[in-house]
Amino acid sequence: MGYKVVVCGATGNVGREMLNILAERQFPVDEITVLASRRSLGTEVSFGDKTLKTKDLDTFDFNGWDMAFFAIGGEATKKYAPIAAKAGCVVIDNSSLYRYDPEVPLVVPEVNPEAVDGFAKKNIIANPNCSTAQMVVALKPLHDRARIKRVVVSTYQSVSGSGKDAMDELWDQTKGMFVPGQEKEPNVYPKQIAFNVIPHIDVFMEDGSTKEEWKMVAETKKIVDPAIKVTATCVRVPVFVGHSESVNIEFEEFLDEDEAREILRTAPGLLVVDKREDGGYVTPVECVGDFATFISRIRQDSTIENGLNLWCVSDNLRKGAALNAVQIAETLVERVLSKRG
Ligand code: 11C
Repeated sequence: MGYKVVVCGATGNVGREMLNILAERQFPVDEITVLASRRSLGTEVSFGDKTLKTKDLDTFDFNGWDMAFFAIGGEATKKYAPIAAKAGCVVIDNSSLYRYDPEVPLVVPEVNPEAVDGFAKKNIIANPNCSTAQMVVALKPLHDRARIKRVVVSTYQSVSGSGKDAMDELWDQTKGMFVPGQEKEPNVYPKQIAFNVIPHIDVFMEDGSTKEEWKMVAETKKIVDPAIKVTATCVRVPVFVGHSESVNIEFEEFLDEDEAREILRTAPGLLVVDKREDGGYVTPVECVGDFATFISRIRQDSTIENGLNLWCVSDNLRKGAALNAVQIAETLVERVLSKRG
């Protein structure tokens, strides 16, 4: 049996990746339609070997459709997600709008698949922020073994997290450094991104942290365990795709680095590449297009009693967005929809 599937925001970075992943994973699709704002109406997108033309989100009737992947940002989601949900179409939303709503499950299928069962309160399931998704896949199996008390994370986030205009800005600024007359002033970012790093992602909060940092704290608590304390510094780096994270973890119990490596090796969604030699670790360019979250540089933190450090890299458009959304749909099918008469 297949499902009637809608992809909203099909022309963006994440929407296109959702279509790729639905095709790659052979998600059981009976019918698929792609929606976009008026601005991108009629744009063609690929789904496997088919080409689909986008239709108007504003006038679309969601009645009779099983699920809709939303990748259209918070403002548009506020308007259209309740319309789809009310029509009986389950919304899998990539924006941050519903993530902290107690009536909406926030799901990373390797970590809390059972949370999907609560989708019916609003007919909406939220997809986490990219920097959270990859980190919690690594934290969960370690937490199950040794109880995590505190996480200190610094991120190195690629520009694709800010959308296509940001990718163009990195490309144009990089070219502009070498071609006289083609210099490009910052536009998407508040400072130059080419050959630079910017310790600022999303808006500033009252306490001096940024919203991206706050999301990592709040989402880790909701997905893994409210008892885990997280402190984050989120940084934009001149990388096109692939977020990296340096993660320091303090546990209740001692966890030896070799045992941690074994736990991570067998945990779902993870690949450990951890050789203590030149190149024996994963960098963002190597993770692009992959489903896995890669873990390297696992080592004891000798400055505290029960601590570990690790390096965590993943394709932010995949595990951080589109792949996780498709995995949520697979979980919904497995746990709920396939059991309906
Ligand atoms: C970034 N993490 O890299 C952001 C993008 O809350 O879904 C995704 C923002 C979100 O800029």
